[in-house]
Amino acid sequence: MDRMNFHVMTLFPEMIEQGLSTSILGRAMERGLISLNAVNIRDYSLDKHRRVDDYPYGGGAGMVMTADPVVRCCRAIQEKIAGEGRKKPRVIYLTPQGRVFRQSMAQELAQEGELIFLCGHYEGIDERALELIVTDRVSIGDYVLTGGELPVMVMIDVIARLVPGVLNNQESPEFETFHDNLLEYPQYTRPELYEGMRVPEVLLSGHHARIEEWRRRQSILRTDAVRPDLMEHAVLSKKEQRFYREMRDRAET
Ligand code: 6GU
Repeated sequence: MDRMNFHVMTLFPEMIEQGLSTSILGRAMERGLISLNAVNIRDYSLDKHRRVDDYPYGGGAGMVMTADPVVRCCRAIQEKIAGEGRKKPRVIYLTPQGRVFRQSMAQELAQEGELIFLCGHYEGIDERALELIVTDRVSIGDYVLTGGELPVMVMIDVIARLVPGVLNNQESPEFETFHDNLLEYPQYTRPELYEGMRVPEVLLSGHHARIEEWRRRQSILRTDAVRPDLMEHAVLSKKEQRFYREMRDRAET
């Protein structure tokens, strides 16, 4: 069985469940290709008021999530996995202090059969809990969110669509943005003429090779315009390299 199992430790499990249960991922869950287990960290608090946070040692603004509920929650998930005879999964902590998530990291993580995610809130989690259980720290970009819930939904969406069978074959992940490190070409559908704007003639030609060449060139032009950082790693044919060089030379003069 090669179903991919996602476990999420969070204070807001219903947010994760609702966010990921519609559309393509919802269908993938119904078909048994992926599973989602959102676990409430609060259920593992031994405090009589079910508290999961406290004041930071050393002072400062806000509250810190206490170590014990997080560690006990993680161990409960790990024990369940071990009991079912599966290997110990990576534990990913969502934090702006982590390595930045990219498509290449998603491809690597999609090879795992199972992943555990940990969402923090408030000013973070007691570092000792992180030292005990976390194997990877991941950020989704250079901005600050209120918690790890939106980032974990982003990560699961990106990883799940790489699991075989989740997308149908028409929407294979090989033919899209970041394939060869290029952005996608522009798309058009009917009508042929909209508010005076025509669909590019080549797309109506039925000439497959010319359409393919036009699309690749559009991808190169777009990537160079908005994400020149990606161009360094772009995978281009000899002919495309020549096109790109000539385009840059024209731009310089
Ligand atoms: Cl993973 N968490 C939070 N709170 N903010 C972020 C982030 C993660 N990635 C970017 N900003």
